[in-house]
Amino acid sequence: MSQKRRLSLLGLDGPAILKEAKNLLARRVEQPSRRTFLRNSLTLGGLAMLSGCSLSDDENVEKALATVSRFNDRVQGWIFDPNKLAPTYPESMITRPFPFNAYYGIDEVRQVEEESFRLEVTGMVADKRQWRLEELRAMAQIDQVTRHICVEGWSAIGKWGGVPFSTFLKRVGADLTAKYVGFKCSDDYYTSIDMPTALHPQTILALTYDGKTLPPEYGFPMKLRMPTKLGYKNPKHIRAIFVTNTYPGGYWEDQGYNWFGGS
Ligand SMILES: Nc1nc2c(c(=O)[nH]1)N[C@H]1C(S)=C(S)[C@@H](COP(=O)(O)O)O[C@H]1N2
Ligand SMILES: [Mo]
Repeated sequence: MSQKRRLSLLGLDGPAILKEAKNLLARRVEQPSRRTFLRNSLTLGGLAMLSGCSLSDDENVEKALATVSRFNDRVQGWIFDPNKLAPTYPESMITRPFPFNAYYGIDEVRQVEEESFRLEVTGMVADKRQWRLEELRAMAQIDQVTRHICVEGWSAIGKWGGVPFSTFLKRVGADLTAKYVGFKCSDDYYTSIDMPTALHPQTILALTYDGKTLPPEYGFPMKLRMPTKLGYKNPKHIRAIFVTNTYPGGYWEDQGYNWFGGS
């Protein structure tokens, strides 16, 4: 059964709730028209009941939406199947050119220098040693052709290669019972994921794109590639990885995007 179907059996249309939440945030400065609010998902009364918030003003509505979104995180976490694989595609289906996206334009892409680069690894890990890129390249690599889905309304098929992230986490002695893995990037981006997704066999610490060193626009020196999650959960230009039980949030997640962000 698909996640969408399971959510709808629970009486929740997750994507519609999030879309409305996004619209609501975007409209906040204007006078929001609440008539269309949650038309496709929940009534205001239903939202109030679910969240236990009284929906008297925008602030409370947003609080309620955040509560429902966190509830969705839990539901998505419960139904996430760690053994279920995302589809893979033949190389002939790779989208060329592959789209670039970031919270800034392509002319502002961060240029990270390889020689001085060190990956930081902190938090609930036994080995907090920093990593050079060549040390990561020396580990066994895999690659896969998968579909990247962006909530802005596009998707594209690409080929990423690198170290299976579960291998990396075990290698640094990460506490695999911890709740979250967080990422800090060389731009101001940051995000975090649940441990089951971090350990998923298709989650890779990607060092290459289409068989070549990951180019700056796609996140040099490394990105976390997860075909089981939406585009904004896949951090580019990773400079630090930390394992924690404290909810770290994320760049878009802190602005109302759903944290689990499964695709
Ligand atoms: N560091 C960083 N990572 C990021 C972003 C960003 O702005 N900065 N944008 C995210 C979003 S919303 C998308 S859709 C993908 C785009 O990846 P691409 O440029 O390889 O298509 O990167 C994600 N990771
Ligand atoms: Mo995105």
